[in-house]
Amino acid sequence: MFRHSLRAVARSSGARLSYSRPMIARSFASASQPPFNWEDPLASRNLLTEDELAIAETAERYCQERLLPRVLQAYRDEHYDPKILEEMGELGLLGASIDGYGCAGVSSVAGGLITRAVERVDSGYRSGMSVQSSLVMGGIYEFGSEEQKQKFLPDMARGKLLGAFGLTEPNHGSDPGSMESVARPHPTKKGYYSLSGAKTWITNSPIADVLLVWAKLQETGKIRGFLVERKDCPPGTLETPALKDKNGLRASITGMIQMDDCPVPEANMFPEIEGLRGPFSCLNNARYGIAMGVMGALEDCIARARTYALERKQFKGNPLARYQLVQKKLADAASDAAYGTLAAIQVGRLKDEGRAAPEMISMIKRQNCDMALRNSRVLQEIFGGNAVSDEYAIGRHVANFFVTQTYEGQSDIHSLILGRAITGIQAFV
Ligand code: TGC
Ligand code: FAD
Repeated sequence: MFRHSLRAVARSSGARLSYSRPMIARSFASASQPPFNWEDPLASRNLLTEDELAIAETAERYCQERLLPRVLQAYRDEHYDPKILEEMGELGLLGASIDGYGCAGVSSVAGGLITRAVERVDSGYRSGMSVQSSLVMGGIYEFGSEEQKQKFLPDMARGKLLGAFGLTEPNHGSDPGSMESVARPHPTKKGYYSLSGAKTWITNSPIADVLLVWAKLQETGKIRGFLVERKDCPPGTLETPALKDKNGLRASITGMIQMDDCPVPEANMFPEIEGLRGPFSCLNNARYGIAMGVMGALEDCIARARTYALERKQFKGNPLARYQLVQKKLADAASDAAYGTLAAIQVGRLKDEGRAAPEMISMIKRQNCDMALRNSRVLQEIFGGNAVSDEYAIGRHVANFFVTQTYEGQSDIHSLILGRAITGIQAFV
């Protein structure tokens, strides 16, 4: 049904979005040569199915028409409007690659095209969606009991129930295996666990209704996943204070999860999965979404820098775009965006065939986030002093890219994951 509604919205929308209008440069080769499209230099669209193109168009239209007009003020005010998730839910964009439970059941590539559309506007908006879709809904879908799936997924797909994913702790970020959060049998409530500990830098935590918290079961010392429902937590057992005054990702909301003997029914624990394979499996999906997502934000930087370079004139009335150093910056960024997009599509296809090794996802997460950060910083130079004004958006993307390079496994941690796979030698400790 949602799959159909994604298509229906796409078809009823009429004209193409301005972002995707092909801007074809005059070819300097013979007239028989295919033209070059700077917005899709390696023709990645050719690799997409009709359904995927329609889904991408639906998502791009929503993001450009509904999210883009809000982002500047939201970023200034460090404000996240939870209604955004409801709007996304109405379009079937949440948990889109999940089959059933009110979800659209689209391909991994289509899911990536949705994150790319959202992140083209702002990484913070993609973050709120990734946590809801990949980390929490994805976790429940993969590891939850049938009762847990029925209870949470349909409302989460509609954006009526909001989720957060608590893995990182104040003393354990890159090394979550050392976490201190603990679940003990509840001393007075039969059939309940008692959770204690703290999680930090948690996207959506202040607004979440259900928090997927990873904690060590005291009896076994093994990490387990718990679905903590805010409405059922007695006062003083669960606090989720916001972490304010961020200098990146300001259009998203981030906070802590503080648990003090918080009672959670045994029925809310994931039944079988134990150890880090649980949270890392959820992260495979989210890291894939980021790899495709940051390409959208980098493409936005390229489009804005190109427009600026064509309009801004210096030295005898020449547009900045006339100068070789400026052209090189655009060429570097467009090349990295095109390569990154192709790599993400390839890994998405392998993922759907069950042939994507987690290290492939580490590779595209690391490479695409690093390239987005590096290129956006260079493109920022094209704007000169105007880059300092938030109206030009480029500074916002640069600040966001620092975060995308850091969360879901900092870039150097992914280097170590790849280094381990290449050499067979573990270099974390
Ligand atoms: P290690 O020995 O490597 O693995 C432990 C167990 O986990 C399994 N595993 C995976 N399973 C599925 N997918 C993956 N990608 C997996 N990676 C590992 C592994 O097979 C093993 O299973 P088992 O059954 O044998 O126990 O564990 P380690 O402790 O040595 O970990 C090493 C390291 C550094 C790779 C890992 O700790 C790591 O990836 N650290 C990065 C931490 C991280 O990514 N945190 C993310 C927090 S969530 C977040 O940032 C959300 S932001 C969202 C937003 O706002 O968009
Ligand atoms: P540390 O682990 O202290 O690392 C600091 C630096 O040291 C990094 O550069 C790292 O690469 C390097 N380093 C660490 N160990 C090694 C080593 N062995 N060898 C070489 N270098 C090393 N987490 C969640 O669980 N859920 C969320 O929803 C979530 N959302 C977030 C939102 C935002 C805005 C931010 C900023 C973070 C979020 N995080 C979330 C946390 C994020 O995943 C962590 O910040 C990240 O995993 C890094 O952990 P850390 O900050 O503790 O850094």
